[in-house]
Amino acid sequence: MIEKQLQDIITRRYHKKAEECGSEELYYSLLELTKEITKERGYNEGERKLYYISAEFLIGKLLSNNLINLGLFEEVREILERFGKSIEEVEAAEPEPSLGNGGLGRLAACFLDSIATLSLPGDGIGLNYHYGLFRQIFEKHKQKELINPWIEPESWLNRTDIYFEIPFKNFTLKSRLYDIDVTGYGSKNNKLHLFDVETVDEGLVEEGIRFDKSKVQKNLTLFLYPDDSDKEGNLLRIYQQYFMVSSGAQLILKECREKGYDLHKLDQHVVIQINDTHPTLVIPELIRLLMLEGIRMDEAIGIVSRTCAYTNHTILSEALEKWPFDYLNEVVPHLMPIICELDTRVKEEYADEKVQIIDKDRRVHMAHIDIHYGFSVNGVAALHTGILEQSELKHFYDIYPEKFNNKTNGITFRRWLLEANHPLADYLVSLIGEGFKKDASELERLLEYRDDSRVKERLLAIKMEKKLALKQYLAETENIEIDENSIFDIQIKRLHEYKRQQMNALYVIHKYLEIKKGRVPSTPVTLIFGAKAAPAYVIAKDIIHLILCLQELIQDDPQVRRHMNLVMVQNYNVTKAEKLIPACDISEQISLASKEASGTSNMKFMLNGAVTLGTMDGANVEIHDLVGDDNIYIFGAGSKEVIEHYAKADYVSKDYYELDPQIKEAVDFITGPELMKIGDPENLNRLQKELIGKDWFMTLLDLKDYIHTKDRMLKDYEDRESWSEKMLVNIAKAGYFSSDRTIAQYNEDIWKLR
Ligand code: GPQ
Repeated sequence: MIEKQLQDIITRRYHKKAEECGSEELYYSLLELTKEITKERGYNEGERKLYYISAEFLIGKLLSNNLINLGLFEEVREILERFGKSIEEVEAAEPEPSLGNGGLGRLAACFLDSIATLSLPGDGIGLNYHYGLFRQIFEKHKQKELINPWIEPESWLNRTDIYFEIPFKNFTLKSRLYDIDVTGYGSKNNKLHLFDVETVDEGLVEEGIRFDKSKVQKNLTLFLYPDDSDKEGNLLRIYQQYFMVSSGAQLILKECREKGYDLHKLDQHVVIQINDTHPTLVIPELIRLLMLEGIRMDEAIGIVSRTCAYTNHTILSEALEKWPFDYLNEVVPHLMPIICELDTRVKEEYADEKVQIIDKDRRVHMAHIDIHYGFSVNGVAALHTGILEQSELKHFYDIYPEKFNNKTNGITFRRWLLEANHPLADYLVSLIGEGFKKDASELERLLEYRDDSRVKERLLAIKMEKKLALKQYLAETENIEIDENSIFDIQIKRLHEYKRQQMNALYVIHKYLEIKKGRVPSTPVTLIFGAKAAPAYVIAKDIIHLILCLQELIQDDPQVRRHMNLVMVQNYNVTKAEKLIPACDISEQISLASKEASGTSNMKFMLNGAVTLGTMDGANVEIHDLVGDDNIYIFGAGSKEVIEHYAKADYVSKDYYELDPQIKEAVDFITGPELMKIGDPENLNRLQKELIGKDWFMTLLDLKDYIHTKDRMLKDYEDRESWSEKMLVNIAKAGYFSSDRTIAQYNEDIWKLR
């Protein structure tokens, strides 16, 4: 049936037999077929609908994902095999839409999958960036950024004829709606609505990813997150944000009108989830649009406040958006009377400066708009929400305790288990049945096999299969050689000082020196990094430089290489994550406690049988609660201690450096002759000085404990029987981190759909 449909498409498109097609032709034919079958399933509907507005949707490739959700994956795989092709080869022809930076964007994508799977009517609203997050290449041990195009004449995007007029101060832009169908697993679909500007000009890009930021009509949707280190970049961000929310708000009202809803009762039919502060302007915009419909301001404010809910994803102050009043006024003057009114109402009610919308420096605090004029505020892990309530947003929590709630993040098991790890998924089915695919808590049934050595041996064998697959992938795509018999220790996430890749690099230096002194580990270890640094983030780029220099140092030293290898994969993205995560033994989750709001790769690794090496931060705390002390390796200062250090300003990295010869030796190695020969003295000197003179994220505070704990873990790995039991427990307990659970809780507490 499917085979015939596919052959018909191929005949019409290419006038050949399927067997004669190349991967690309098969890919486009499958794209067409999958889109057709998706349409036939229809869309989730209801009296009340969710709109999830987000500046990022890191959806990744969609072919396998959609085939799995449509229940067609196995059949298609077999058909392709008969044509002499593997699904992996065909999938290689699909470009990855990298429409997000990291966790926040990927979370939005996992959420869309779960919302559809739970048959909830809920669409995503975002922007159709022509270039996703930059493509990273390494040159002279440094990151270089290139454009990352993903849109082809034919893609998952469906172009609609729906337009909206978006008013700015000096001109109006036409916004065109594109849709991507979101398939749920065994359910009807929802949509991801991406808005675009007709006049965008890809020719604006100069060298690398540089472009003229002032030509807003030509660049508004050109890039995800243009550099905002200067005023023009800031203005462009505001243009993007307003374009997104005005388009979204107009679409929402259009859908309500078409369904005949009374806009006075908007909050009964619509709930808007604001993903971090980037879509915050939807609040004043929706108020403005309701007023144009003849609703008085007071009532409009009430309606919108009952419609909008806000998710906070960080306590890092530099990530909390505060736009200068004058910038906003330059872009969207028509919103300013509304923002001022929202501010005045707060000032009349509360004297406390910390809760004002417009502060004395005339900066507009976006999160404060969300909290005052939304009905729900949630953090993304228990620890994170606790910190919001008790310190970061305490002044708001005191006013609105009823608004605050926790929603611990989750991941979709369709992509991160069924798609990324077929052998493990199949084996789990053979042990505990298919139930866990719809109800992830059923994974716990795996615990019945805790003492079954045949099962545990099989888990080890599957891990080896995926390690070999990664080895082959890295050899083919990046010309990197790794040893499958070594321990795979993996840290993949955005490069940021608080995530502390530099601490991992210092471990590598420490180990290098140990090996040089003849103290070699009994099992070799391969440390794998993957990370992009924000183009303007100097220290982050210095850290990448250090890692790449260490990589070369070790590559060229056979004595060390036999025992320890280091590789940094280029252009880490969703596609690479799907290859790396199933192959991992040790999951590095080593952020400074209190700083990683949740983390989600920690959940993906756990689900695939890796054991976590982590601090008591974000969702690591909940992983620890679930698996218990024996099945996770926790080290370092806790969040209370860290928060106290900040409050008292009493952390002095230099003391740790001077008082501990081992730490001093490792830090000084950064500027020692071995690395200076390979790398750029400017970068290495700056990084070494930073670690001694500032070290804002307290690397040296935890370094000792990190080294000891990691060494203990490497030793424990050798007892294969007990290690495999840790793997089993981690997989069994991962059910809690299904985004189906997270979304069910959002719906129960916030959205209340159906
Ligand atoms: N996160 Cl504020 C991002 O990926 N980008 C951002 O701009 C902000 C947060 C992450 C956060 O660092 C992780 O701890 C979370 O797991 C993730 O959001 C999803 O909530």
